[in-house]
Amino acid sequence: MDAQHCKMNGDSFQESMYIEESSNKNGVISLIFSLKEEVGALAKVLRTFEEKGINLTHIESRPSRLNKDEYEFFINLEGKNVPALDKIIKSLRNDIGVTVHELSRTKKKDTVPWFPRSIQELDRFANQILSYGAELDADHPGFKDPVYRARRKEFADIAYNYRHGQPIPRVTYTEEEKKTWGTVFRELKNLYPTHACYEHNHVFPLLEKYCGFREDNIPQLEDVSKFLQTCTGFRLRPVAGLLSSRDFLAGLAFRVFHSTQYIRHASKPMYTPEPDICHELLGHVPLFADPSFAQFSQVYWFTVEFGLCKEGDSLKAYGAGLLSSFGELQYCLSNKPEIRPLDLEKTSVQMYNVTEFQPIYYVAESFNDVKEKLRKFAQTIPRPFSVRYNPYTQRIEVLDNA
Ligand code: NLE
Ligand code: FE
Repeated sequence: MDAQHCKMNGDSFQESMYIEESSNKNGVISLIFSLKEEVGALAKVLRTFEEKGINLTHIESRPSRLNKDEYEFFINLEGKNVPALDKIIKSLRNDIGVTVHELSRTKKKDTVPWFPRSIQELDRFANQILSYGAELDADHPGFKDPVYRARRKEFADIAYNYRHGQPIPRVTYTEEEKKTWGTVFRELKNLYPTHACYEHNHVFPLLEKYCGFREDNIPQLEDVSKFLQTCTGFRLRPVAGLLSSRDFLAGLAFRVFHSTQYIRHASKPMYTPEPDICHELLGHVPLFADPSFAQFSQVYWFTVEFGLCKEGDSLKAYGAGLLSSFGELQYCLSNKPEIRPLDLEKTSVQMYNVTEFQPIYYVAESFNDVKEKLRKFAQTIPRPFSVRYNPYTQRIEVLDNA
């Protein structure tokens, strides 16, 4: 989690080992394990690698912060011989009593899911899209429109080919696309003073001033990304369609927001179920420029996407899905939906439909209230080891407990 030190659950850490599957091209595998401080403990573990002819390329150690009599080790090894490695893990578990967990992107049983440890590793998500992208479902308004589909492919290709550190390619939007943007922009701008929260209304004029937010202009992701970096360190990166929640949230840990670049189909400007450039720029971006909001924007559906907050005696919208749909923005503050106080334990398991106006909204007392609730909630999530974000290196440190 963003800039926070998340602690694992103490008892599962006793002599445990974590494995990252060979997910990069050189076949390097990383292991983390902790051992009781006693003569020969590490040698015993290392010998098992030697016996199976597995080459270690990197080793680090640090005293464990959680268990004073333990050391933690981080090892990289060449992952060419996977069957041998499986045998080693087995023997470490059974003969030496080290608990082994595997970090894997393949949802294998008993594995810890792989996660990016550096901002560059987000490049691996580029072609892991769940839906949409260039392939539209039959119920999408653009499904039967070959011009729209071809255009979506162009956008998908930009995202597939994008790599961290490159400027986000600029797009020349068509007249029709600009018209759709113009409609959405105009309608929403009328509603914001009465329907959007204070923070959104505060940042919006700055986006008009510095990023080309105008009725007749679709702003460029690159310009907006640079602006956000100066406000809160958030940056944008183009994405071809919906990512899994895990990948999307992993991006946020680095303050990287995966952003679509295409626009909704011209036939339905008022509401679209999928994110598009209107949703990202008008819904998300203004709040990512707010430092307090930026600190809790790692929890999603009923807050960042569809959250309401109190402002004096009235309710306002801060969720991006509301702030980018002039249909739902009016509906959410009418007397039709059900309104409940925000409770993360409930919202984290609440089912929702992504294709229509929400029947229930959750209300936050304030952004600080959400932040506090999030911190408390995050502490209840069991973790097999501790991680910390280092903003200077933009890396997630798995071992550094100093
Ligand atoms: N329904 C929103 C809109 O029309 O802008 C998009 C929501 C994406 C989660
Ligand atoms: Fe969104």
